[in-house]
Amino acid sequence: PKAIHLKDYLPPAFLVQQVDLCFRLDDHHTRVISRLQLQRNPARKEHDLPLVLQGQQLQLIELKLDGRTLSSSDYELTDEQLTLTGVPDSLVLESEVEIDPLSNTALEGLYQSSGNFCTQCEAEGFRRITFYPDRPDVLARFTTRIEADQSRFPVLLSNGNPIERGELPDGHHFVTWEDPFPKPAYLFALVAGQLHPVKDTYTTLSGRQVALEVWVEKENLHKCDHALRSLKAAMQWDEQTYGREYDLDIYMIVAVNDFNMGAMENKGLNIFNSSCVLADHRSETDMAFHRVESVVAHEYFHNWSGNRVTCRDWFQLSLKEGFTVFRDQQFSADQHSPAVERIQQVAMLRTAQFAEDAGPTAHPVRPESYIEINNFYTLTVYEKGAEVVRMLSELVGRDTFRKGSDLYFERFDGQAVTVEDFVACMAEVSGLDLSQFMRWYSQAGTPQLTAESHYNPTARTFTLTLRQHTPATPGQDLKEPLLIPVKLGLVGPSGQDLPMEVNGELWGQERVVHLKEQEQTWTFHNLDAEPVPSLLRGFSAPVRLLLDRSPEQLAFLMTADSDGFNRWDAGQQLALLAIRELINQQQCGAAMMLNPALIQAYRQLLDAQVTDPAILAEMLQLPSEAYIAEQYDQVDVDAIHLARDYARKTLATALYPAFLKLYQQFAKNQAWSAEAAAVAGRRLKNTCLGWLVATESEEALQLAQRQFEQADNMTDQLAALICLAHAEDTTSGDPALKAFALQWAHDPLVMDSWFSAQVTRPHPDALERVKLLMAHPAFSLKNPNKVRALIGAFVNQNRHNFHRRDGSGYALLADTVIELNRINPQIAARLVIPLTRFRRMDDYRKGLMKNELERIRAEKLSPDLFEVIEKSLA
Ligand code: BAL
Ligand code: ZN
Repeated sequence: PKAIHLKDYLPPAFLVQQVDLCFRLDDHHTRVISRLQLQRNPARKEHDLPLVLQGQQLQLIELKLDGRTLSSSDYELTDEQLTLTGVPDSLVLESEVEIDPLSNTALEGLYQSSGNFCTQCEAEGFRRITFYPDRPDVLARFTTRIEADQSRFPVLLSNGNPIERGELPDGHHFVTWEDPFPKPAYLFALVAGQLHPVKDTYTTLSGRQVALEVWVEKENLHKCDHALRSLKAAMQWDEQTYGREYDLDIYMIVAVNDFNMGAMENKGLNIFNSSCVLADHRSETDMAFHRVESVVAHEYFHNWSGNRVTCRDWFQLSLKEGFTVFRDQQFSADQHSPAVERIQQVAMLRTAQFAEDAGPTAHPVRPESYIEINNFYTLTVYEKGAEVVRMLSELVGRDTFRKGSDLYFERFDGQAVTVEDFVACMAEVSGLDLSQFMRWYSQAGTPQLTAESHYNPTARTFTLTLRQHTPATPGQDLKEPLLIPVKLGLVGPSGQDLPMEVNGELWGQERVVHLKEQEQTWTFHNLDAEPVPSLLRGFSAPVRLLLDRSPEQLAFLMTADSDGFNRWDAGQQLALLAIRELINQQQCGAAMMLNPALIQAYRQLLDAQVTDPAILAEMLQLPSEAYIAEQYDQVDVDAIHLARDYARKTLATALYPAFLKLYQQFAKNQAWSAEAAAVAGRRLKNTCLGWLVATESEEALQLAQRQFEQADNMTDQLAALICLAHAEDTTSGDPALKAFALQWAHDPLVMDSWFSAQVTRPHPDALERVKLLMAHPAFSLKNPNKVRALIGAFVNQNRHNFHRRDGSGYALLADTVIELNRINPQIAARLVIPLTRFRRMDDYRKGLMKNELERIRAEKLSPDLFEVIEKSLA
């Protein structure tokens, strides 16, 4: 497979005015008849360029040019494309192809899920449906006629509005859809099957009524209310916050069980992984409710940031994804607690995205080349991309950012554009020079921000020096300084933010400083006592902050910092410090001894009046093993696991009565409610339950067992199940696991949680459990959710068991990836990632991991897996 480069971009040779499609649906022999009205692109008219259409796994039945049937000597056909030379400037090309949706296990193009037809065309799935210039800068109007057996496929959906329907011979029927908005092919969608709608309406700001429909299998009809509520909230929020109104008369969401991504923003017809749309409190957790709300909002927001204004090419993916993630994060912050939202985003970014940025597949937010674009739907493009947009918004200010986004949507409506176009709008409305800022899009790697400070009591000055350095990443050795916005404050001894004075200028109590050089120093005047700096408030830039702070300073900031995010982070850094000490002690063969400062800080948290249970629950989470590992160039997985476990048990034992009191306070006769306070209460209660069970006390296990049996909602039931299944006595969870499987055998989404709960057990038999469960009738390698819930959860969340020294974790992953390479290349390429991160492991494990990668490399690989494996072994 060959790499494609951003620098080679050329506009398309031909544009498409109109596409008329007709699908004759059949399990193995679907016919797709297409009529394309094409015209040479004036931008490239000077050349007599051939017409090149992409097409994969299509059996060509007939091809006509301006009504004339072509023979095979009139065109060139390969596995990838159809080329016609010497065609007129304006032409009509008609084709008929046959495809095999039932054998399509890659879940790209047209396929079947639970007996229903559905599509996934982003990024390049449309070429598996028909011959087409399958690139995002070709926008066309579509009509879609769907013909199918009426009894098996009573519901026939596509983009836009239905304009005709009727009966056909032999029990068939048809519906024709028309989408009035020109769109790239990646936004095409088709659904056919036995589905049922839950309907609602929304009246837009200008008074237009929009029909809202969520289509699901019959047994899921009771799980749609939350998605509809979330959709209406998102529609209203986008009107109020961005001035964006919905544009079609109908907005449909379809839930499917087999889906590679979370969801897809097809124009007017979103297709969702059922895990991101279905929610009922008896079977889904609060976390799932949150996911549904944010994914529904995300896909809705794409209607403007992605659909009305789309990407010129796939290198610009973050133009729509980074911006839309930022928009969905703003939405969630407005719906819930901004501090809690930010904490959860950063916790994820700092572990998973930072690890990506430090690994062999590191790439800039806007990559410069790719072999398989599916490999670039990454945390870097999405989450770091959102951080880049967040920084822009901070730099220009929220009101100006809105002006910039208005300008962007107006200027580029109906066009396919670039990251430069977006940033230029922000520069234009703010008057700022954002040329240095563009490096955030082109430089890979996480910048390190080192801070040093000095207080001079005689001069009453405090100097702060910030230094930046971005480590080399594959293919990018030299890095230029970035423009890093650092939001900061100085906290005085009494816990107040001190007024800041720099060079005679009064800054107030909080300021965003712009670090542009490799190193910059600021001197603050008129300070009577040494302040504690609070840096990077709200995580104002996606950087690694390196700053020596004492346990006392961190404990102080944990309660005194006026920034909620930084209070939480001070707690994380304090815990990290203590766990690192334990790791050191193990590595020197000393007995482990937990730093009393951490116990004291936890005691303070637990003894204080609970004012915000949601924040307290976050404060009571120890840093994950993944985040701890991120702090090391050489990772000792076993020491990390033991140290964290020791810290957990020590804290739990020392503070047992306080955890118990808090648990009881929030467990009191509370019937389920969706209210924020109830959600926060459950999170705090279940956090406390986890701490209690960590002590292995009989009482705690009984509490968990009782909660499991009495729970009226999945949040409480699953939390208790996990406590029991992860308890030190490997059998304590067995009765609950058995009961749970019996209760929920009918619900595939709940069974995903059942799989995950078992394979994330810390016990040494976790790997054997994975193997056992792979043979369970509810498991299937063909279903991406199952693969993620079972193998994904094991390799990503059970680190010390995945990295077993006997190499069996690596072998299991390699075996699975080899099999998945044939079934679903996209999922295979994603699943293999933990194996590619061998560089930070000890030499022995490194060798084992590389051997498994070599074993995979010896297979006939899909482009997806080929790219990842080659990069990791380079
Ligand atoms: N565009 C792919 C799915 C999503 O990010 O919305
Ligand atoms: Zn998206």
